[in-house]
Amino acid sequence: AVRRAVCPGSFDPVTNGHVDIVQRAAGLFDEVFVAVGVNRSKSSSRLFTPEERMAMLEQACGHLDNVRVAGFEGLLTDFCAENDVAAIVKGLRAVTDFDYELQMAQMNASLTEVETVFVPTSPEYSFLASSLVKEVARFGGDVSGLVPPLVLEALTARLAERA
Ligand code: COD
Repeated sequence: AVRRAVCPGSFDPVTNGHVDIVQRAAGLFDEVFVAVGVNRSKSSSRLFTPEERMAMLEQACGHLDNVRVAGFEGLLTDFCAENDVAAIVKGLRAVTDFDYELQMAQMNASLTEVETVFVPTSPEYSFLASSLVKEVARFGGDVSGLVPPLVLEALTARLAERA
């Protein structure tokens, strides 16, 4: 049987830390979905639309031929059931991630039988978060080693529009 996993997130925008986790998940599973959670009530706090975030992911993960980008609204466990996904793959940075991720893993397991697999962040990305990348870029800091080149371009353009 095909073993399918999902790497879910907001990906506003995708960082090199995300790409590292997706790449490692792609080595562990036959097929991997990268699923962008669409939360309409949070759309005003996002820098990029779901479509923009998905397009950036398509390019950032284009070298991985068993990876597909998708969007989902509502519960992640519903996405898993609809797409025959056996495992949710999450990257863990620090203990602060662990508390929240463990709670979500246990909630998701109580809703369906989906497993959550935690992959430890690579040390070079352990401090990386989309929110910090946006903040540093907004104040003119160099984030070129932290996001794929096309994301850097989109980020620079979007922040200039908003400034
Ligand atoms: N290194 C390693 N991993 C990383 C790094 C890094 N530098 N940065 C991020 N990650 C990983 C983390 O595992 C994280 O979970 C994932 O990438 C995505 O990160 P974000 O910040 O883009 O996404 P989040 O945390 O905002 O995504 C939250 C979800 C969309 C997954 C969550 O809210 C969800 O499942 N929503 C759907 C509604 C639902 O089912 N709710 C009930 C949940 S119990």
